[in-house]
Amino acid sequence: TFGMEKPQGYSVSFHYNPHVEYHHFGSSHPMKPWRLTLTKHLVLAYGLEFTMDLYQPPPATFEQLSQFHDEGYLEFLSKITPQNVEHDDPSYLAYGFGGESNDCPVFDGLWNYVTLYSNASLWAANSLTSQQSSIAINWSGGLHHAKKNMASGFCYINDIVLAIQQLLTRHQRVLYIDIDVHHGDGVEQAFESTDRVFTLSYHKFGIDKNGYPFFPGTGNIHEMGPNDPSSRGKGHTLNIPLEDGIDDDQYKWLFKTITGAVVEKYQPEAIVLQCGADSLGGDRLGKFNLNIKAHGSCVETVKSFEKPLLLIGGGGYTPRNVARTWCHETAVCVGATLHNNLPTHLPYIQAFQGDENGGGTLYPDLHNTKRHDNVNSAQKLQKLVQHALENLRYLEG
Ligand code: V1P
Ligand code: CA
Ligand code: ZN
Repeated sequence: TFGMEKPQGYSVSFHYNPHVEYHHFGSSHPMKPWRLTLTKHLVLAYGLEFTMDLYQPPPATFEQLSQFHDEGYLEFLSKITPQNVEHDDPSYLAYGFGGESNDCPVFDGLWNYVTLYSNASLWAANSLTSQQSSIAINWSGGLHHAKKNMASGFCYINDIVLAIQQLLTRHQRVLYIDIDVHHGDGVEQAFESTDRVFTLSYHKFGIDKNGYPFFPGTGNIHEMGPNDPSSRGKGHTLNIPLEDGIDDDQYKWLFKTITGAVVEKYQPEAIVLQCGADSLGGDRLGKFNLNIKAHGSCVETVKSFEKPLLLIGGGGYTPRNVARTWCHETAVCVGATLHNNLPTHLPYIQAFQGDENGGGTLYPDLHNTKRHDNVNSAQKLQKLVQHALENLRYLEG
């Protein structure tokens, strides 16, 4: 139950600084902060702002970020600009910048961008630990690949790790769940040696026809944390590797079965749910076939556990569908049902017209819009659940 010391009922808080929107990774880069502009306008057009406490967090300080990140890395990140970048500087590559794919470009206002999304997660976590809210939301965060001294996969600062550290000041056990199509490797690694955080990630895992692993290439079912049997973190990691094209019913069943078993066994005192929207059908980078309501059913499932809940964003590369999903999930949190027809006064409504099916609506049919064949057989998924439940036996000590 919520708020034992300060009974005040159930409340949802929304943590967002719109200045994140003004940042650009570069024209051909799939990460578009613009998706957050669309999300904000949808949330406002449906009137959801009247059902939540709204906060506009200022940028995080260097010191706040140094709770997880190395100071050398933060010094570098805080000083680098497109004007002063030296591409042959060894620390530039060592810190995860550049490289052939240029996943983590140096762009104008980079430090401002990372400190804004990070503090929104910290404020959200704080509103839970101070019992101001039952559910706290930051759609601008969820950057799960960042390491303590390295940027990776569009992520520079790991706001999730920082937020979990904040939750650990009050809660003994925190469960981290990650439904982004990519493996939540940065969060997993940060807490691999503690039993106070359990990390659970659902993701695509496998090698494509050209022999390249799906990013970041980790997260097989057998990866369960440190091999060292004396490590406290042993068994507090669970990875659910999936194949292309998983559909709504399979994902919902898998999520409910496995997440339910983890909650039952681990008994977390708080939950963090990373809601990366690149697991939707039609995503520019993702390979799954989920519809918005199936993605949102994960939020419903987690909400039903009635623990302090931090909801954060993550990936999502078809901006109109990212906005639809996060608006729907905001509504799930406050218990609202939204009309399928988009409000006519919605700014940028033209951004929601370009769909194969269901332009102008909140819930278009996304199933197989990019035609990824479903290669997840019922048999394979059964086996996966069996493996997952076996892995949970390590929690019995
Ligand atoms: O696959 C890679 C590179 C190739 N190197 C060996 C690694 N990078 C991916 C990164 C995906 C990051 C996902 C982030 C998140 O989990 C959280 C925010 O969603 C990549 C891909 C791809 N298709 O996987 N980078 C790019 N595409 C890319 C494309 C255009 C411009 C820059 C990067
Ligand atoms: Ca994931
Ligand atoms: Zn992702």
